[in-house]
Amino acid sequence: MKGLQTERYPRSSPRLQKKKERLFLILILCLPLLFVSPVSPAAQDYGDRDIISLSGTEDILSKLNGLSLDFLMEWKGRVYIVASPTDLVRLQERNIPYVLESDRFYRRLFSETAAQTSLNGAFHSYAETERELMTLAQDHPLIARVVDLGDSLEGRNIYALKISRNVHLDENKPAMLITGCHHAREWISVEVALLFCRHLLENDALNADIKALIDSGEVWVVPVVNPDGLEYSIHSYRYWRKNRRNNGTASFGVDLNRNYGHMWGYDEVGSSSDPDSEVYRGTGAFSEPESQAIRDLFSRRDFRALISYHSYSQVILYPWGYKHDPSVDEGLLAGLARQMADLMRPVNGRDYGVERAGDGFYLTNGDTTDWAYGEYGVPAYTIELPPVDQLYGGFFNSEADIQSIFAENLPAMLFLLNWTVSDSGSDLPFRSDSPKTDTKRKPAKIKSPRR
Ligand code: 0X9
Ligand code: ZN
Repeated sequence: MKGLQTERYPRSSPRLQKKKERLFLILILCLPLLFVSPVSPAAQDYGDRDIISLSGTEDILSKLNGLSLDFLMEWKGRVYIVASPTDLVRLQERNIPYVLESDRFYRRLFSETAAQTSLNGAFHSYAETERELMTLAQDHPLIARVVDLGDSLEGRNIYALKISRNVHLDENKPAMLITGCHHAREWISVEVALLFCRHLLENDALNADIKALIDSGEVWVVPVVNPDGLEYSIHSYRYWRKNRRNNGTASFGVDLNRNYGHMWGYDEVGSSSDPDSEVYRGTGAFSEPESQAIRDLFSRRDFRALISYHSYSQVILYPWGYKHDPSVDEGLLAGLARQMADLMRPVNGRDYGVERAGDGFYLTNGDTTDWAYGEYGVPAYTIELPPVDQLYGGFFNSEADIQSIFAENLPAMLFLLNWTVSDSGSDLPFRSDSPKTDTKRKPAKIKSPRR
């Protein structure tokens, strides 16, 4: 299946295959529960997308090359796709038979069993994120500070929370960056980022290890990289993925995780030049203010590690993503990832896979982690949060799972922060083996990001 232009294509590993077979039974019994949505039916607008299924034979799949489809899942020999009207026309032009499945999905996804009391329930909207960050900074003024990294396309603020002792001084300490919500529909990524902030701040006075990390390092958390997309996903179309760039010709959105400037547009497999595609890379590297905000922040501080949170798949991914081959730092990147997965497993018993992004998962180019590693030589991870696949709910995490998903990610974040503060000095820079399009990792400039 590798090589399809997928933004999401569940891997067919034996582990997953067995799980899928077992799941079939569970699915029959629990279908209504699996598709409980956080979104109330009345307020949901499904936009113009349909869910369709196609036969998963090689013959049919080979005809999909070049179509940049938004793959949802593979189930019982059929491939499920979120299709735009243009996708449907293209499939018809190629004589590819498909079955409309929207009714089946949406009826169950957005049923009256929806557990939440508002559109986004316990998941934070843009305004709620803003309030939470302000509250955290107000409650912990010496160690937390809200920094406005710039405006989104629609004029929302892209916020970071900086956490460090003497937070208002530029002490140029080794820094780690956590990001959430590059992709609008991946709401759980915002929660993990926010809860990490709260955990550090509330435990500074209680836990000597955390105090030491805050003393000697800087944590930067950008819970919502894509605020316009998040709001659109809450209010208009739950499956929205990209930002809200008006591409003209009635097409919206750039995939921010294809817009970063390392190997941007390397090929048409890992990203698309088609504005209608869910993995549209934009008109140029860093064409979008949201990715620019992360680029500019990175250039100002001494970042030594990055975790970019996404969902779903329950896996830790490391560079390269733009090609199948390992980087020269394969051992180091994989080693840190394995240690993170080992720390996460005991918390709830959930096993996070560890894979090189472009090999075990699928090819992407212009993603955040290839850029951070490729340009700065720092370990950079995409963590795809639970569930493991679409049959367990895909992008629809239950409110009840937020806390446990955060809890299992906490040791990984603390581990990488500890590595940032204690070990990165001797291990960095990782060597990174591809031509640079920007300068290498360099000492941070002592300059304050604008507020
Ligand atoms: O496709 C993506 O951007 C990420 N998956 S998601 O389902 N959250 O959209 C994966 C990015 C992983 N990075 C690479 N494969 N390079
Ligand atoms: Zn994502």
